[in-house]
Amino acid sequence: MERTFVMIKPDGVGRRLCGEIIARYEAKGLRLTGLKMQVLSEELAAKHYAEHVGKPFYPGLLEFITSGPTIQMVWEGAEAIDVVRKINGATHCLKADVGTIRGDHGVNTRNNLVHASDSPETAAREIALYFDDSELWDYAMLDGLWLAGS
Ligand code: 3AN
Repeated sequence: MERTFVMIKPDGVGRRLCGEIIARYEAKGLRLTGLKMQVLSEELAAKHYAEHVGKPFYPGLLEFITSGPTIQMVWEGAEAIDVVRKINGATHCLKADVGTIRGDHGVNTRNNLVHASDSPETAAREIALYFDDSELWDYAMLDGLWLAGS
């Protein structure tokens, strides 16, 4: 089992797409392990996007991500990091495959609705940035037997 960090960005919340987005991860058989909602401080946003400091789109990205409420989640499942990024689709929404969240709902590169970790190291860093261990929940799912295996 693998854990990944997912954030619904201000455009996803503002466009009433939270339910639509969460439903896709649930439908795939991932388990919701933690969830919270907040407007990111500039300090937290800068930590989150530290790898993009100095890039031309960084100031706009920081302004966008702190512009309204966001939802933070941890999802768990087999190969969850890869699976969630496939469900989200490519960064540039116009290039994202139809059937993905970004491909179905986005037209922009910055306002691309969702963020998800891209590696186990990033997932560990991002989960720790937003969640204490006591905020992550381990519980049985009744369909677990059907979803187990490869
Ligand atoms: P992803 O979120 O798909 O992993 P990254 O990590 O390359 O994409 O970029 C982080 C975020 O920065 C993107 N989700 C997007 O909001 C923004 N971004 C990336 N590239 C651009 C760009 N060329 N112009 C504007 N915003 C961008």
